[in-house]
Amino acid sequence: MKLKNTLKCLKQGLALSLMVIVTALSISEAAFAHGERNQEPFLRTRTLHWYDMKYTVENDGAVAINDIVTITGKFRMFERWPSQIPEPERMYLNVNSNGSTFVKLESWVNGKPAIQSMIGELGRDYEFKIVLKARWEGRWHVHPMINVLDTGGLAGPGIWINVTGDHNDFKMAGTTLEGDVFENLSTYGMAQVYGWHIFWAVLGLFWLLYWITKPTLMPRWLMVKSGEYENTLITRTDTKVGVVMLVLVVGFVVGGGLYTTSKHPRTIPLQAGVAHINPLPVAPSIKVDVVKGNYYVPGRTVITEVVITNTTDLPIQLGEYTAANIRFIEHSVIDFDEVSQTTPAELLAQSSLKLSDNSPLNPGESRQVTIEASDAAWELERLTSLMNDPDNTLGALLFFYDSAGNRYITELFSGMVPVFDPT
Ligand SMILES: [Cu+2]
Repeated sequence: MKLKNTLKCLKQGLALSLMVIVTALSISEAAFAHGERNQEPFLRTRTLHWYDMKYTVENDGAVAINDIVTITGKFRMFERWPSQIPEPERMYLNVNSNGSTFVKLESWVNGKPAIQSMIGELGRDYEFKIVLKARWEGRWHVHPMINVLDTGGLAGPGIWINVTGDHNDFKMAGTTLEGDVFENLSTYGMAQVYGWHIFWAVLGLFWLLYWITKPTLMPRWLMVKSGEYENTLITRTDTKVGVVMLVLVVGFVVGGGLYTTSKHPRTIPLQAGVAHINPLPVAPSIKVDVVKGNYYVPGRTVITEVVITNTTDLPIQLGEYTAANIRFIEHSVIDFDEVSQTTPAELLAQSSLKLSDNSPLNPGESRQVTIEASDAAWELERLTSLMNDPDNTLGALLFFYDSAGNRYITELFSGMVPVFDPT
C-alpha cells in the first residue's frame, strides 16, 4: 500500500514538472532572440558601447549555407563600469546567436588574433573583426558579444540573417596535425562520439535496470529496519555483477584512454593562456560636464543638461548620442538616410536628437545645453526599468564632429530622475 502511494505521488510530481516545463517553453518562445532586452539598463548603458558596426550582409538579408559573413566594428569599455559587476579582467570576443548556427572562423581585436581571452581596459576602445560561416538554415539574430569573466555575455547590436539551403551541405574541410585530411569538421570523428555514447548508455541502463527490477527503496528500508536482510539485501549475484561492472568500467576507461593516445599521439590541449592585446590609442575628446539627467516618462525621452567645452582647434557640433545599442542621430549634422541603411530600424531612433542649441561651438568656448533623446525604443528595449533599479544611472557615448569632419567621442554618465508630470 505504502509503495503504491509513493509511486502515485512520484507520478503526480513528474506530470506537474512536465506541465511547468512545457508552459515555460511555450511562453518564452516569443522572447527567443531578444534575451539582450532582459539585461538591466545600468548593465546595458554602462558596460560596452558598440559603434562603427558593419556587417557584410544587410539586416534581414539572406546568405546560403557555407557563405561567409563578416562583422566589424568598435566598442568602448565604459569608464564608469557598474560596481555591482566584476571588471573585465578577462574578456572574450564571441558571437551571440541561436546555438551553433554559424561557425566562427576568425576573430580579431585591434588587428591581433583574439582566439584566447584578453584583458579589458576601462575607458578604452577596441576594434574587432569576426568572420563567420553559415552552418544551419533558418532566420537567426546574430550579435557580436563580449563575454566578461564572472559577469556574462554583453551583446552588441544584432541583425537578422536568413540562412538558406540544407545543413547537410555544410562543409568545413581541413587537415589534422598528423596529416589526416577531413572533409567536414562538423562530422569528423562522429562514429567514435556516437559509439562511446551508446556504449556507456547501454552499460548505465543495464546497471540501473539491474537494481530497479529488484524491490527498491521502501521494501529494502523495511528489511534494514527489521534486521532481516542477511543474504537478501545484497545477494551473491549482486556482488558478482558489481565486480564485473567495476572491472568493465575501469577497464574501458583506462583502455579507451590508452588506445586513443596510441592512435593520436600528438594532440594539443585547449589553451588557457591570455592574449596580450593593447587597447586603441587614446583619442582627444570634448569636455562634457553633466548638470542633471531626467527621464520624462510620458514622452519616452531622456533629457540631459550638460556643459560642453570645445577643447579642439575647430568649431564642433554634436552628431550622435548612443546608449544600449540605440542610436540617436542629429539630422542636421549627420546624414540620417545613410545611417538608416546600415543600422537595423529597431536600433535607430527615427526622430532627430534635439539640442537646445547645436550651432557650431567655437574652440575654447563653453555652452550649457539640453540634450533630448526621444524614442519608443526606451520602452521597447525595456530601458525604462531603470526607474525600478537601485542604481538609477545611465551611460551613453556622445559623438562630436568638427568642421573638418573629424570625430570626437565622449562618455556621458548621469543619474536619471524620472519625471511623470510634464508641468
Ligand atoms: Cu538578439
